[in-house]
Amino acid sequence: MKRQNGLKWRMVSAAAVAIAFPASSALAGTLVGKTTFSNKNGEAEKRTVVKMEADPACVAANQGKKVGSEDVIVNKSDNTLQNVMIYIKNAPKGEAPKEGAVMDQKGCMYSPHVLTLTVGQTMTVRNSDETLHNIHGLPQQNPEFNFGQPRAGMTKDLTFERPEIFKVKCDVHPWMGAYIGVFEHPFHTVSDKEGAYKIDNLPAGEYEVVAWHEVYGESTQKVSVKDGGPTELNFEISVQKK
Ligand SMILES: [Cu+2]
Repeated sequence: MKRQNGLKWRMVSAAAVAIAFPASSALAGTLVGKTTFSNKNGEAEKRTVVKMEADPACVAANQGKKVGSEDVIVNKSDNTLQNVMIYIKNAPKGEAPKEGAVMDQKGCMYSPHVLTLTVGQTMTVRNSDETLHNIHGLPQQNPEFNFGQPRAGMTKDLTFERPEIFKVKCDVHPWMGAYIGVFEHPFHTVSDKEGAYKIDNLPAGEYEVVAWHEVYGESTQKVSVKDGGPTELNFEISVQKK
């Protein structure tokens, strides 16, 4: 009996591999790229030291280390820009990821500083600090939210039903701010520490892709995404003259 079962399992497994492999690589593409700050039109804002002495618990939470502002983070070596939201404007519909996202309040800063969500996806707001944070969301399309979390370890789950980009702030610590992007589809992300981004499982097609930055505004590019291997689309973000 044991041998038979083993044989049966191997056959099923081989069949599953044969079917699943071409399906996953042929039915969708991947969009990858970098977001770079362009110096053509001006200098990037410099990071500043966040002054959090007003709450000694915040200073203690960072063990006295200096914390840099996160609205503009340009990597010195290659001018790549962090914290840029990248999303498809005319995307096909897709299901919200089953895994939720976390918006942490840690060291009296929001982590992450920029977060993207799909409509209906859970965002867990967590306090990791031994001090009171009061998260205050300023959406226009979704209900406003405003609640305190006085102790470390407290969490609260939120979901959003309408797409928009909005700011959240802390009513206790005026330096704390973050941006949340809510989209009707799962084809969105944020550029990472290397200024790189990746959007997976994107069906082949013609798309408009938007890069959005809280200080430098947005830019849009068209791209033709093919099945299989990655399609590269880079963004040069500059100071927008008003
Ligand atoms: Cu706070």
